[in-house]
Parts: sequence; structure tokens; C-alpha cells
Amino acid sequence: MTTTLALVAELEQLGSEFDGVIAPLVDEQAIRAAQAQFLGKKGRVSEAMKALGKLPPADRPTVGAAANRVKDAITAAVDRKLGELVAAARAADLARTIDVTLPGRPHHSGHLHLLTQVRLEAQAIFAELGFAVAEGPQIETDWHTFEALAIPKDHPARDMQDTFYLSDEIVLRTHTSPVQIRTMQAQRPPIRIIAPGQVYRRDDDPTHSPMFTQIEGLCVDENISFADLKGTLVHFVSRFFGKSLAIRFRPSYFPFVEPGAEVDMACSFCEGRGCRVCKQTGWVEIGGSGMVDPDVFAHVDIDSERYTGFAFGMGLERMAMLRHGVNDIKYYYEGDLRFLGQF
Ligand code: FA5
Repeated sequence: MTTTLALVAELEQLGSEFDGVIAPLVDEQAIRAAQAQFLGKKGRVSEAMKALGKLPPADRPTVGAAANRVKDAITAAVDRKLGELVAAARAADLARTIDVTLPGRPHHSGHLHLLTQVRLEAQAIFAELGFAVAEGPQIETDWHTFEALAIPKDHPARDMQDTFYLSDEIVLRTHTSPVQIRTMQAQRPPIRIIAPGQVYRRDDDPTHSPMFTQIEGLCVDENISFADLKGTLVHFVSRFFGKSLAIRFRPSYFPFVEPGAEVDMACSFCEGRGCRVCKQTGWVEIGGSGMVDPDVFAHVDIDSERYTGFAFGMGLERMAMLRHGVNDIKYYYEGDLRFLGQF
């Protein structure tokens, strides 16, 4: 039979046992669990107190007081232990030192894509000659892309530029030449514009991409001659490549210019001596050009008796490939930082 003395002793025993239980604990959750194990509704103190009913009523206050002491002692032990944990965490924080002599973490900042750099550079060079920048839509009418440039529906020249058709009348522009038409519709001579922008063709190999960038040039005024075209391109090429490189024109056919010519420049790698890049010819093609055909002027209501003009269209990827030795056009579009970071 439980006696008053035995119960008081058992309660005191629980108090000192609790100290031993929480001594090794190092996180709040475990300490709270131990507290519940002793002081919870079904905890060990409550279990011990079940014997209270069997004691003489006169002894019960003594046991109650002993139980309260144990509960207070356990609560105080919990508070003390949690206080120690907080203090230890703070001390560890303070003890952490910062080595101000360590090198900083490198910060990688981005920069403009090579093609954007090249486009801005080309714009700046042409601006020196008084060319303003013009723009046109990439989703373009068949009329602006072909008809107005003297390329009717059944014209064989349409095969030269394999077209992505969005409908019978709407295409992804295959060249920047429709911007010539839009500019001449909106503006009277004198006109001097360049039109850089994306164009699209069914074309795919190491030097041809289905989407690429052209830069169109158009100059219309009285007395504009082929010599002006040549002077403009010679200036551009020598500024762009940073050295004087010869230009040559090869007669060629573009329906919207007459005469028309492909533009070659002396290979920037071997300076004309012959190498792998120019396939030993000493020359590389950079675009098409010519004098604006009177038929085109008729479409935009410009008097071809009074005005003449020259136009050209160059591939910007091609120019950047030649200047930086890029040997696959795909590198521009893959977004690989190992490539892009070089420029
Ligand atoms: C034209 O697109 C004519 N509009 C150029 C022109 C303008 C002629 C004004 C006369 C007057 P061509 O199809 O040759 O011409 O393209 C011009 C240049 O674009 C080429 O010399 C080449 O550098 C580049 N190019 C053509 N197709 C691709 C392609 N799939 N990927 C990358 N560059 C290309």
C-alpha cells in the first residue's frame, strides 16, 4: 500500500530523473517532448498522483504541495535549458569571423549579343554617311516582298528565295528589300536609309540559317550613280573590318535592280591571297546590289526620269563570321555562353 511518505519520495524522484533526461538534449522539440512525458495529462507525474485518492484525507495537502514543487522544478528546468540553447546559438553566431582578405565572388554581367553589336556598329558606320535607320514588319505582304519589287507570282526569281507562306498573300519576309518599298511609299527623295532586320528562308546548312539578319541600303536622289554605290560599300567594308579591303562587283540578276551585281570583298583572312575561308579564290560574297529598277519606282510613284537610286542587301551573320572567324552560323543562335562570352 502506498504511503504518504513513499508517494512524496516518488514525486521527488521524478523531479531529479527529469533533470537527467533533459541534460543531453539539444533541440527545443525534444525538450518539449520530455516535458510532456513528465507533466502531460497522461504524464508520469499524473500517473503517480492517481494513488492520492488512497491516502488519508489529512495527508493529501502534503502530497499536493510536493507535486506542485516537482511541477515547478520541471518547468524551471525546461526554461533554463531552452535559455542555454539560445545563448549557445548566439555565441556561435558571434564567434563566426569574416575573412575580409578573401577574394570576392566573381560577378558575371551580360553583354550585347555579337549580332546586336555588329548591327549597332554597321548602323553607326552608315550614319557617318548620312543613312538613317528604317524598319518594316517581318510578317509582310506578298506584294511588298515580291510584286512591288518586280517579282510577279510566276517569276523564277521566287525560287531563289524559298519562302515561308503564312497565307496566299502573307509571308515571312525573305529579305529586307520590302523596306525599300515601304520607305519610298512614305517618303519622297532624297532618301538615304539602311534597314537591318530578321528575314526567313527555307535554308539550312553551316553558312545558311532559316532565320538570319540582313542589312538593306537604299539611296535615291538626282544623279545617284553606281560609283556612289561602290564608294558607300568600300567605306563600309573598310570601317567594319578596320582595314582597307578591295570590293568587286559581279554582274548578277535581281529583278528589282538594273544593272544588278553580287558584291564580293577581298577575303579578310588572307587579304586576297587565297585561304580556306575564301576557298582559295581570295574573294568572299557579302551581298547583292544594283541600281533601282524603273519598274520599282513606278510602283511607288517616283519619277524615274528625274531620280536614280542604288540599293544593296548584305547578310550580317556573314559579315560577323568573316570578321570573327565563326565557322558555323548556328553558334549565333544556340545561346551557349562559351561562344557568346568571347565577344
Ligand atoms: C537578297 O536577299 C537581295 N534582297 C539583296 C539585294 C538588295 C540585291 C538590294 C539588290 C539590291 P541574296 O539572296 O543574295 O540577296 O541575299 C543577300 C545576302 O544574305 C547573301 O549574300 C548572304 O550573305 C545572306 N544570306 C542569304 N541567305 C542566307 C541564309 N539562309 N543564312 C544566312 N545568310 C544568308
